[in-house]
Amino acid sequence: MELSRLETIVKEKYGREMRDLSDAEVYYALLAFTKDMLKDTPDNKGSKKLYYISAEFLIGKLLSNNLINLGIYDDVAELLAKNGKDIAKIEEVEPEPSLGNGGLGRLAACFLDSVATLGLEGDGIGLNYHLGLFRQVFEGHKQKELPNPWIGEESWLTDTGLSFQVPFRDFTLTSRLYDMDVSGYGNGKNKLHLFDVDGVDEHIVGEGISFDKDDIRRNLTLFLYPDDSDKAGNLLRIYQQYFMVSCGAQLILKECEDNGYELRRLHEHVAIQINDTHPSMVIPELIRLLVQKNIDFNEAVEIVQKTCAYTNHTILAEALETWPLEYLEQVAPQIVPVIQELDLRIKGKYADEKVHIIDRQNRVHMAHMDIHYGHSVNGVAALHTDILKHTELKPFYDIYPERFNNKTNGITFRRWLLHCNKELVRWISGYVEEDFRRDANKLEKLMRHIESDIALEKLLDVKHEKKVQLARYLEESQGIKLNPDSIFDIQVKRLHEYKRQQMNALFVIYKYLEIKAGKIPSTPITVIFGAKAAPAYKIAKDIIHLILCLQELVDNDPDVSPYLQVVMVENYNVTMAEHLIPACDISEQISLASKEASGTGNMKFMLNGAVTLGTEDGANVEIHELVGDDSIYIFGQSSAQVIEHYAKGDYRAVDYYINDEQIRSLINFIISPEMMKIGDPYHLLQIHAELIYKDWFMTLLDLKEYIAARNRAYEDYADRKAWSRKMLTNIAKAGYFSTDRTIAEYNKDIWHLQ
Ligand code: BZD
Repeated sequence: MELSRLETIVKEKYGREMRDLSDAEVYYALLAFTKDMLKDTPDNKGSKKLYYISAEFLIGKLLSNNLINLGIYDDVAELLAKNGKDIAKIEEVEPEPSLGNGGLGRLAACFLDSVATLGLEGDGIGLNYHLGLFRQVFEGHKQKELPNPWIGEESWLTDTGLSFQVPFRDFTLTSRLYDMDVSGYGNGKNKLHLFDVDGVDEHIVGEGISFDKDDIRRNLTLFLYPDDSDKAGNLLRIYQQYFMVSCGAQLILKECEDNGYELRRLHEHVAIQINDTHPSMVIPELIRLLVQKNIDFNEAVEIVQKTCAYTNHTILAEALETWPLEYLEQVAPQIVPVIQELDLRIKGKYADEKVHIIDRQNRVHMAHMDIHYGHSVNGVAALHTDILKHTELKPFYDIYPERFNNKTNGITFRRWLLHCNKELVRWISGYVEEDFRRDANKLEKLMRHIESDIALEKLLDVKHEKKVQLARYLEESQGIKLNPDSIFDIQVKRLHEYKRQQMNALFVIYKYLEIKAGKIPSTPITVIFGAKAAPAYKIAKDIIHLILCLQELVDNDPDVSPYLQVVMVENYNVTMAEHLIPACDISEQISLASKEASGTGNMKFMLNGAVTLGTEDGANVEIHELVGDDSIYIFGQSSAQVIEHYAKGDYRAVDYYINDEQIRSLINFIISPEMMKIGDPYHLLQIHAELIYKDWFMTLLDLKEYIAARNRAYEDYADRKAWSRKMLTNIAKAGYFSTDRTIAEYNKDIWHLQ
């Protein structure tokens, strides 16, 4: 069978037997072999094709994922084992590209997997960032950013030889297209197209991730989302976006023409999904290119409108992009008249300035352009879409009610179950005869075993085994020792005030003080954090500092450390998530209600048998509905209440600080002598003041309820049988959150691919 090809590759490449190779050599042989296998996998084909344009594809490592999708993982693992090689060790050799920030980028990667798995023809379009986001290291209890190079001599990329000219105001760049094959689980393949420029030069990077932001020819695809706190950073971001969409649009039109399709019928053959506003310029760019091809402007607008659809991922005002028109002029003046004309048409129709594309300050509201000149707008969870319709984007919903639709996010079960938790898969297989690998809803059948002592005990064994494995992994990779018999309470996600890692940190202080006072928890507790902060986001970095100081404080306190441990893992990424999530007992989803559009980590944890401790926010609402009150811990004010606080402006953190002694003591602990000794007083004082005087995301609003709910969860954990029922319920109800379901819905309602 195919595996003989692997042996041939090993011989040809190294002239030695597999057992004599290093892990790295085996990895590169497997890479070549897998790419070969993918080459022989048929392309998905249809009469209409999806292009998912996104500035981010947080794909993670690809070897295992591809082997699983090709259906040869077990055979390969066995062959390696016969040669004295451990596939888990081989996987470690693969560098992880950091081509995304967080949820949005990871969602795009899960989507590609499901599009291919459903046999739909659909490619991703993005950029080939050489150094990714950044690699996070901790120094002096602070985050430091380093480049994260991932493209070696041999990688998953294939140089296609295809290139396009991208005209900027001051120069023209020639792009180069690199492709990655995207395998479907037991199905054909699609492509991820990553555009690049030859001139990009990694040598211009200086200290950390600093580089000359003006040197576009050499920096264009160096980093994802470079620091945009100044004008040069903003311009670079616009250069990246325009480069991505211009290449994308040219590729789409080329493929259409190559297929012999009439460009006038573009929408019959192409669906473009705009992932957040980062690719929004594809709308004016496509119109411009169609006009260049002698299509009348009005008709071009209509064609593009029928082709493009937009997904919104946030209601945070600061993340809804608006670019100064003047910046667009500086970068790509040719699309400015198009945008102006699109805006004029809207201004002629609607007096309400809230729906205009170009505002009085001459800023271009990218989302507004998407909504007016696309045919669909979707939110990413039921609550989020409701908030868009009735609050954030209400004026648009009033105009175009038929364009708004919800697509609750999902996750690919290939990576987040089959790959990361083989022990759980084995357990499920013992109780579910149906093919849950292909139809995630079949997991529901597990509910039949909710009273089975033996099933529940085995489930607890699986969890324990994953905790032991995580402990081993963290000890080997980061020198961190964990107690697998403690409760693993985990919060991993980008660092942002609205996600309220600071509230979790205040709980840690609370628990620390309680233990100091002699109140020992019935089960020891391990609190794990993982998060990168945007390099220019000062408060987020202060929160990391706070957590790292707490980690040291607790570690060095013999009164407390047997019962409580705080760990912040370095460089949280997809690979780390694959180790952490299966080992988790309590999943922290504690955002301020209304602020987390959906969350997808919440779904990964649930699928792996963790119990959610969360607010009624994003997809937590849907998780709550599915598992019922007994298998989730919900606390805090509702999104409606929070939205009202913002409207009235009646939340004042300082009132909580003054009026509540407990809250005051927890906050003051941040600047206690013991903390000041460990940390940097400037940063501790900053975060202390922030929590009292600003606290824009209302940490203190829910703090008391949070402490109560979390304590309740810890007490319940001690009843192992009752707890394991909650675990089982979560796994059984997770099927809804497969991206196979999400993608089927996008296709039915928006794309209409065959
Ligand atoms: O998108 C996230 C939301 O915060 C999550 O609630 C949601 O689950 C996911 C997927 O829909 N948004 C992001 O991850 N956004 C970004 O990373 C981002 C990046 C650049 C600029 C603005 C936002």
